[in-house]
Amino acid sequence: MRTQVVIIGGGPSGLLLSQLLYLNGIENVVLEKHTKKYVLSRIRAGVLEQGTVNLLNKAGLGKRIKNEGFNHDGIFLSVKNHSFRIDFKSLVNKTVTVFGQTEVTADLYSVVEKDKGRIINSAKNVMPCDILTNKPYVTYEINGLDKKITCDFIIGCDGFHGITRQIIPKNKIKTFERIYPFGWLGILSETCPVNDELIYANHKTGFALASMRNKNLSRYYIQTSINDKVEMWDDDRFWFELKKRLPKDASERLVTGPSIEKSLAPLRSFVVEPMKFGNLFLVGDAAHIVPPTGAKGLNLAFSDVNYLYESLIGYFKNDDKNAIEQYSSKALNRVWKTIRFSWWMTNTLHKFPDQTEFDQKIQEAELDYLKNSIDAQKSLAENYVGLAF
Ligand code: FAS
Ligand code: PHB
Repeated sequence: MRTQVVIIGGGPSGLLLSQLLYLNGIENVVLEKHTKKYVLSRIRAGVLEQGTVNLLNKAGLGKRIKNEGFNHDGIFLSVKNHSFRIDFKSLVNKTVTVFGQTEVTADLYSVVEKDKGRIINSAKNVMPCDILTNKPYVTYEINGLDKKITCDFIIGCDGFHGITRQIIPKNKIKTFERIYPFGWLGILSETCPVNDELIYANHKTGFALASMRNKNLSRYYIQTSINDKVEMWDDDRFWFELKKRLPKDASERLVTGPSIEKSLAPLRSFVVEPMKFGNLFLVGDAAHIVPPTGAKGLNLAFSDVNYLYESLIGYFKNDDKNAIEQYSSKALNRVWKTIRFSWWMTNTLHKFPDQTEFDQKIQEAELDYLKNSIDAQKSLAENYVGLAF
């Protein structure tokens, strides 16, 4: 089989890139190792930047986000159980949209699957080959049969644990990493959200976040020890800790209920440079990871998709053979600014195990400065709503 672009990974970045290329007449195939059901079972991001919404509109996915997404004009930050608001609308005249990643991925599947055969689920042992030649190809196995697809380019949209970054020789890439000494325990509960907008709470016992999916589905997170396991946290313990950390007024009105999903995620910052090696391109979590504190992971994956889609249009449609050489530096420029912001939010809001009282006072001073400085709030707002693509 032959196509122009093979995309490895049928998560949000792979599916969005596939649809954008397809709509511009660029042939492509997506190879996803799991079933569609498995991919859609993962509960992840919840906040979309305006740039992300615009790109999804371009891919023909704006309707449900417009009808079912929630426009948020701001967020609340909380320190010592008292909160203050960062008003994005008045500060930078932009907003964010609360709409779950699972729903985005489901919508992407619905459009990609209309073009029969473009996505191949349950593709096993996917292997990019000859990426340094002008005839790269990908092998994989489906229903026990060995398959091969020749192409012009291979795109690694296969996430942090995927195959594509791993096949690049270690001496040809540089990785940068910071692993945070704590995790996030997240739950979904069929309860009304404690607040209309998100609350990020710094507390001396640890971070907490109040988010939501809709008016009857709340999403909450608390910082836990890096050694904790989900089974160590029954619902009562989770709600007790969340109430302790949220601002007083929110704790008093918190509606609790049984968790319908509970998961623990480690936190890291990670970047690989460059994001192109021969005719292999890395996109999204295959190239970088941010702690979810800044609500950036999914949005950053989509900004990579934007840069790569523009580069491939340049190459295939405008005969600009150099366009693809600019992808890595363009994407990394925005990646590092987003890595910085997510690192800063994480450092400001979490309690580090080796943190001293001095460190806690510095965090409280940082948040007090934010509370009283419009310029500091503008900087946070500009980053949170998403830097320009
Ligand atoms: P993904 O990891 O989503 O998709 C990669 C796909 O490739 C998967 O479907 C995988 O099955 C497939 N794949 C892997 N190896 C393969 C192979 N060898 N062959 C074929 N297919 C292969 N971001 C936020 O903005 N906010 C959050 O709150 C948030 N919470 C998160 C919680 C968790 C537990 C995790 C893991 C991530 C979270 N993220 C969050 C980040 C997350 O949303 C990612 O940024 C986003 O899924 C990135 O999308 P992709 O790059 O498409 O990678
Ligand atoms: C979520 O709703 O899952 C969410 C929101 C904001 C974050 C992280 C997660 O920063």
